[in-house]
Amino acid sequence: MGTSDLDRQIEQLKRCEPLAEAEVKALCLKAMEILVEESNVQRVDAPVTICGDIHGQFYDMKELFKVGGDCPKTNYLFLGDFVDRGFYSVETFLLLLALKVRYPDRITLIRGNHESRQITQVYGFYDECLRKYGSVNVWRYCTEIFDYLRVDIFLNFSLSALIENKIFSVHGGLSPAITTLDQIRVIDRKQEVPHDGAMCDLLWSDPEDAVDGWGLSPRGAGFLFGGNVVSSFNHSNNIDYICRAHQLVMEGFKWMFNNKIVTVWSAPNYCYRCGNVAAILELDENLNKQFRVFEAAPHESRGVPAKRPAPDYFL
Ligand SMILES: [Mn+2]
Repeated sequence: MGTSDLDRQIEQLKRCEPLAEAEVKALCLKAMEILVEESNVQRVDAPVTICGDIHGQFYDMKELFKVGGDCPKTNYLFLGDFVDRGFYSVETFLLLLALKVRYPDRITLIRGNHESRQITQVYGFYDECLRKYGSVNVWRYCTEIFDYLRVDIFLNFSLSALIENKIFSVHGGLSPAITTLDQIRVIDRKQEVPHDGAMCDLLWSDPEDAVDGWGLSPRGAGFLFGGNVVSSFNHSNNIDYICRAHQLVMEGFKWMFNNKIVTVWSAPNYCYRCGNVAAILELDENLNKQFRVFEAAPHESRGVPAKRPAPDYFL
């Protein structure tokens, strides 16, 4: 697959037109070669712009790129949850994957709890693949070791990133099983997200003001963790703060625990009904912070009437 093919596919995906199944397979194979080489704590250089959950809200992600600049002019780190909930998981995910293959050093994608075989069967990506392709092959390329080609994109995503050794980035949060970054580095990540343990917690946990130490999570996976846990983790690992996603924040971003952890949420008007704004966090080469807040794309730019459950051009 040459650069010109890729550039054409990126342009097609930017118009929200999915790729043919054979193209998806080739793209996934290429992406795998890149992702498999990445560390569980992937090193990222500044400047970089950090983005939280997208959840298949393709036209809102286009707003994100309008505000943040196009890749590769802007370097990006996406904190997972690319798929499910929104109407365009296929196009959203494939565009990010195509950008990764085209500009591997300019965009980092780490795994969220929705990049999972089980979760995507419940929350939309599986059904969307079936509706748009008439088969679940595309979903299979993402979620399982599929035939002898061993395509399984989700299982190859890194679990976290470390920006300039100072900002630890992860989808969910911390784990009682982890005190050092080296403990993350040795996790065997090439598996479905487990129901408990370190890998599960990184993708599922949430910070919580009312908790001292660790608490049970209402999500049924991961933990709630308090400010003392964050202070101690940041100190032990010599990091300034943690940047994570995973929780809807009405204002787009939220600092907690004396600026030791920040939540960045990048799906405006989440599920097309929550009424929230979204944010991305721009870090310059000196790690100076600038939050950019943005709203959902106007309905008339979405190509489908607001109340339709799904686009009908494939039916
Ligand atoms: Mn999540």
